[in-house]
Amino acid sequence: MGRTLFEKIAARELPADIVYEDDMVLAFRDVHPQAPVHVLVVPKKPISRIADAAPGDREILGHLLLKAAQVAASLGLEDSGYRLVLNNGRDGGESVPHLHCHVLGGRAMGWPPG
Ligand code: DGP
Repeated sequence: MGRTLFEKIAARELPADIVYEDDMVLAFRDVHPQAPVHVLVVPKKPISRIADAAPGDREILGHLLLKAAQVAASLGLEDSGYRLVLNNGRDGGESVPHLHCHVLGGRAMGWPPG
């Protein structure tokens, strides 16, 4: 199978506005922002979606969430708050089959989501 869109971004084969990177995750601004701050935090390992994560991915998943919170704080969202979202499968609204955590902030989020 070919590499995912987000693997190509991590390899700098496609452009993106990268805000954080380490050996396990990459964070970059969403190309279709749904809030004043909208960043995707993705594991470098191409796990398709949270439903396909394995017990061996525990460290990556924990790191992903910790880094999502760190990225949110680094972008000034710590006091105002923010939302983290994982879309899984058709009804979840998943469109890119490479796990990613949306970090959304800079405005008040509605509930329930549409
Ligand atoms: P989801 O629907 O949860 O699978 O979210 C996928 C997100 O990925 C969506 O908000 C738009 C974003 N996206 C899609 N293609 C690109 C791209 O090429 N670059 C960037 N930065 N974001 C992308």
